[in-house]
Amino acid sequence: MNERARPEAVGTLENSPFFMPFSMNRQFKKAPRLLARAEGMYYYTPEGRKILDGTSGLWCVNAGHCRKPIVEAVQKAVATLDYAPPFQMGHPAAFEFAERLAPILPQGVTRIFFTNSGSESIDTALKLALAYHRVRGEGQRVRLIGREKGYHGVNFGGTAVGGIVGNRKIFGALVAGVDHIRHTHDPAKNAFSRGQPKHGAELAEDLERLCQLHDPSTIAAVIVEPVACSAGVYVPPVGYLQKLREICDRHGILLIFDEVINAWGRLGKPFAADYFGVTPDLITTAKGITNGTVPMGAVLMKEALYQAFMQGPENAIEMPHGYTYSAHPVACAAGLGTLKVYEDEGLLTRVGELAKYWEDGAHALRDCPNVVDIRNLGLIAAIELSPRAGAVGARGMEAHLKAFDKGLYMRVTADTVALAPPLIVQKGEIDQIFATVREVLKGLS
Ligand code: PXG
Ligand code: PLP
Repeated sequence: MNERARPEAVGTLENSPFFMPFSMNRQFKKAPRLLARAEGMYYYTPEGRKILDGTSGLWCVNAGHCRKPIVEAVQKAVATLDYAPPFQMGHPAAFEFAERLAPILPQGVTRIFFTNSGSESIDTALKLALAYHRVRGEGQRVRLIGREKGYHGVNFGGTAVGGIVGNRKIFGALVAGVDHIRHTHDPAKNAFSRGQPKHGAELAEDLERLCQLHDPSTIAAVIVEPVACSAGVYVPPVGYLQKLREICDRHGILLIFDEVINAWGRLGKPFAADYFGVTPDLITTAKGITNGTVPMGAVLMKEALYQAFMQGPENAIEMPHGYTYSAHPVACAAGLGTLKVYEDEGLLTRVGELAKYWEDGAHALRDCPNVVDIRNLGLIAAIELSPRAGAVGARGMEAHLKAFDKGLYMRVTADTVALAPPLIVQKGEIDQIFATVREVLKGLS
């Protein structure tokens, strides 16, 4: 036995061999916050404490927890076909899931490449963009453009186009040929905007600046989150995404929307592309595609992209890319079960009728101490707190811990509280979320 891996303090997690992702390992292991089971809107701790889920797990459990049709579909699938190789072989659920998804995709988006996470979706989409230009004889388009404050997962491509400094700086030079356009956050003009901010559409022109710097013929694709969630919820200014689309069209650049969080009803439409009325060439997604039950992601693309790869000889592999677990049978079953719940309960459009109530609840917190901005769209809200002098993130972390003590789970990024409950949330639970946040904010130093 490996002595070093044995916990020194039996019965605690201190010195546990589990290296936790994106976590303060040492702090957590001294005072763990564990979740033992979940149902509907709630988590339950091992001691049986009930915790209202204010951020849908990590923005993924859109239909609520442990929904029966999903659980049963997964149980049946895993007992029937545990695994099937996805290369040069297939299984019915993969084709059925793609067939069932196709009708709800944005107009003109027709083909689906399955992955196992958001991060894999981003790296897949970036590779598809480069390969698309190459097979069409535009192999000089090698540059990839992201945006400041963007989060595109943690693989190499996604880290490179990502724009959160803390997620990039310790990983070296990442991928060559990447540049970033400016973020759209302008609190001086837009603080406390309800929904889309009015000012800042012209920030899309920053893409034109990069086109002139690098020459547009060298740029393969631009990737943005329509609403940037991870970095602290930044809602696109009115007209901004339309302008980005225009500039991409002018220069033959592919536009990728990263909808890992934005899709699956979060904004009151199946996709953010539907909500904003802007159709990108590729969409990356994950999370809500299986309600978080089984890892899965997907890259959705316009017909022209798929067709560009279907021009060579039929005895050639059109896309030398894929994962051992692409279109995993258990994930496809989870996806089919999820889609059934979304459709039976109208969840992909339910937020339309809740959004105003949600917005009013969020903005009512404006009078709480330390609140410097509130941002919202669909069933997403961010409450930004001023940082403590010399201790960015400390106030936010304290809010997270206090909320958990009071029975609310909510994500915090630095000093910004991010709320995005499951789409089955009732008005009473919305009241409960904001009442708890109010109590927490009042009790913070
Ligand atoms: N793109 C976007 C826009 C995301 O939000 C990813 C890619 C990566 O997906 P995977 O499945 O590889 O994690 C995400 C994931 C947070 C938080 O608290 C958000 C994510 C992940 C972890 C934490 O904001 N989003
Ligand atoms: N590394 C090795 C040695 C492998 O054999 C494979 C897959 O066969 C991978 C990495 C990629 O793993 P995955 O397909 O699960 O992403």
